[in-house]
Amino acid sequence: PFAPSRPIHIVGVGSCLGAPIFGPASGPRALKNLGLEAHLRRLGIPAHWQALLEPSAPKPPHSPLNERLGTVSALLHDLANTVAGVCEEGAIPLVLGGDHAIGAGTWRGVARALAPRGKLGLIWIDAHLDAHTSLTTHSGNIHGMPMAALLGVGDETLTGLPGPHLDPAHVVIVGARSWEPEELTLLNKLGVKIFFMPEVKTRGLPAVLADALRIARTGTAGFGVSVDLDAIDCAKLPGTTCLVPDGLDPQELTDALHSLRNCADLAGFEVVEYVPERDKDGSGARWVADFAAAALGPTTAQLRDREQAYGAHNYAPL
Ligand code: B3U
Ligand code: MN
Ligand code: MN
Repeated sequence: PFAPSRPIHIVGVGSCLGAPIFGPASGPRALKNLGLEAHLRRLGIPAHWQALLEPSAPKPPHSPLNERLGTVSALLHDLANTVAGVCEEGAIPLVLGGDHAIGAGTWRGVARALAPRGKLGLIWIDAHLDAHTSLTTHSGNIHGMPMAALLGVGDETLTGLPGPHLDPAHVVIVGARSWEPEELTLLNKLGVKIFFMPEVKTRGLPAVLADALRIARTGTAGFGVSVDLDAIDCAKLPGTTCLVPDGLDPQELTDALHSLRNCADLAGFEVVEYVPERDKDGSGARWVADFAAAALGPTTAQLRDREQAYGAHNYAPL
């Protein structure tokens, strides 16, 4: 009696190849074991675990950069192919990291699937700009590079995947408050719009997000949202790789992204840098589950139809 929701295919990527610690490698498995899929299904979201990808040969943090780049490159090819397949089936990929280096694969896969219809827009919610290359990085951490790579700048191991690079005119960063000068120089040169944290605080997240959605959605065939958990204030969400103060409020972010469920052009969703052993009370995992449900839940029209058919909180089993 009602329009079907688009299926959500969850792709976990258990990698810490881009991070300075092992922690994010166990993020997706922890979210799986905690019942993320069942949580989404109870809320009427047709989600299922599609894959849990892992590096072919794990490299410890601080092993030589060229070795980590080589291994991450193979993983990104695999991820981009998996994600492109999900999109081509008409489903929405929900990609769970792992560290943010995986973003360099996720969005090339989505862009490839979308290419026959047009460009991909991208909203990158992050404390950082992630716009280093292997030549400018101070830390040597690959999770500081995926934004540059998506724009076609950086090491061939990250930029050389099949599928189009992103058009900087449709890429926007929200929540930035920690970066190095080389990153800002590159993004300014390319014309990527950045909403820094002070602007988010003065104007409010809903107003900034409305601007971000216009940039990512106008003139594109679809858009994605990539959420690095360090965008959130580290006092409110310590279960992540890099702890950065003065960030977003988790509840405000969930409320603001609730409207994504009504965007028929949402092409993919990514949440990265969850570190289970730092999430002592489990509140980080609960936030990820509630946040994903808010963004990917049934549309307002579908909820109304379901409520008429089944009563307010009794949805048909999926
Ligand atoms: N810009 C720094 C810090 C950083 C970037 N991304 C994260 N941290 N998570 C770097 O390492 O490149
Ligand atoms: Mn990031
Ligand atoms: Mn970050």
